[in-house]
Amino acid sequence: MKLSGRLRKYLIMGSQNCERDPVDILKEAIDGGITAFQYREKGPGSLGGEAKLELGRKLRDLCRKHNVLFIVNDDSGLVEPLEADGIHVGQDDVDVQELRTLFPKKVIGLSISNEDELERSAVEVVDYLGAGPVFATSTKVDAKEAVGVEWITRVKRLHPDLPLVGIGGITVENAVEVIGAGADGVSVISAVTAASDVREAVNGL
Ligand code: TZP
Ligand code: MG
Repeated sequence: MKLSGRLRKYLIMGSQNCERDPVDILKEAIDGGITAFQYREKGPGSLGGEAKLELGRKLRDLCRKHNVLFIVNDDSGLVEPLEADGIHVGQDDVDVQELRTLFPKKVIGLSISNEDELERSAVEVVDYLGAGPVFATSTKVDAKEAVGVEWITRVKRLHPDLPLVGIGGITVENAVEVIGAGADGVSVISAVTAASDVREAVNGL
């Protein structure tokens, strides 16, 4: 399947987002039909060191078994130990050109929140873009201002051939707007991790 298709339902999660076992949540999300997963162990309450690797390996194994793309967040030092399919970075993380040199064949994703960031980023070396926060979110404490679905349409118009996912505040209710605005997929944390029925939530995205 093309990368754009594999990004259609993209769950992002770390143990800090989970009120119960992340392994169970991922199992249910896979069952519900996620196509990609990003291991984002970050912020208050997150794991470090060996515990972070250990959970990462469990989540990766599940993704592998079910042909779900496994991406790590930020930390290029996790790509090899976790044998990740790729890495997603933001504007303040390691430079994407450097990442491309380090990982010629991995999937590289980059977050873009505004026109300025888009202009100064080496989008030609990345495989997909994450645009947002589309809607207001309280999941990421330092999230930038919500940019609306117009930003999705704008990025898609400028880079029609680059797979694009929306991020930030996306729910079962508003995912349709994000796809309608031109995104190839939706990436979500709380819409799935905090859902009372994870399978149903994924199904509704
Ligand atoms: N980057 C921009 S917003 C965000 C990240 C990681 C958090 C998205 O979480 P939620 O719960 O889907 O709004
Ligand atoms: Mg980052």
